[in-house]
Amino acid sequence: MAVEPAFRKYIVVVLGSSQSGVSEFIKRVSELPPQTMPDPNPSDTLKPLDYGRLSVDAGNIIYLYGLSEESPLSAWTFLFDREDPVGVVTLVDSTRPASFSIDKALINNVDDDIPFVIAANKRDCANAWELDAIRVALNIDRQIPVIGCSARTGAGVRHVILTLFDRLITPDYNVEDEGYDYTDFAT
Ligand SMILES: Nc1nc2c(ncn2[C@@H]2O[C@H](COP(=O)(O)OP(=O)(O)OP(=O)(O)O)[C@@H](O)[C@H]2O)c(=O)[nH]1
Ligand SMILES: [Mg+2]
Repeated sequence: MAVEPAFRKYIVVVLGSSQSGVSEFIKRVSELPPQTMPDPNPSDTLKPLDYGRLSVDAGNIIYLYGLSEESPLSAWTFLFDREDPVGVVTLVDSTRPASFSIDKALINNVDDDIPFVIAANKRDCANAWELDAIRVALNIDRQIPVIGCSARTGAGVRHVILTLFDRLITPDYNVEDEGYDYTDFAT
C-alpha cells in the first residue's frame, strides 16, 4: 500500500473589516471551490466562516479562514487555540480610510508573537491609498510587511500568503536580513 507523504499543516487567518474583501481573497488564493465551514458555535454567529486551502508544496499545506469584526469570540478562540502554527493576514481596504480604525483594532487583537502581514487590498481601484500612506495611517511597525494585492484580479494575493508562510517557518524572521522592499506591489 502506498504511504501518504507526511505534510505540515499551517493555519492562516484572514482578518478584515466588513467588505474589505476577505471572502474574495480566500476564494482567489484557495485551490478549493469556494466554501464555508460549519460554525463552531452556531448559536452566536451571524455568518459562516470562509475557508480555503493552499498547498505551498508537497510538504506544506495552508488552511485559510476568514474572520471579521463581526465574527464571534468563539470563532477567534476556535482558530487561535490550535496546535498548528497560526499566522495572520489583515486585509485592509485601500480605498476606504473610514475603515482604518477598525483595521487598527483588529491588528491590536492579535498577539505580538503571531507571524503577521498586512495586505492592502483593492489595488486595482484608482482611489487606492499608497502603501506607505496606509502604513503611516495604521502606524504599522517597519518589521511588518505591507503588501499590495487585488482579490478581484488576483494580483499579489499569492505573494501575501507566501510572505506570511516565510514568517511561519522562520519564527525569528528579520526583515532587515532579507533586503526586500515590502512597499513593492507584486503583480
Ligand atoms: N475592485 C475591487 N473590489 C474588490 C476587491 N476585493 C473585494 N472586492 C469587492 O468588495 C466587495 C466585498 O468583497 P467581499 O469579498 O465580499 O468582502 P468581505 O470582507 O468578505 O465582506 P463581508 O463578509 O460582507 O464583510 C465585493 O463587492 C467585492 O467584489 C478588489 O481587490 N478590488
Ligand atoms: Mg465575507
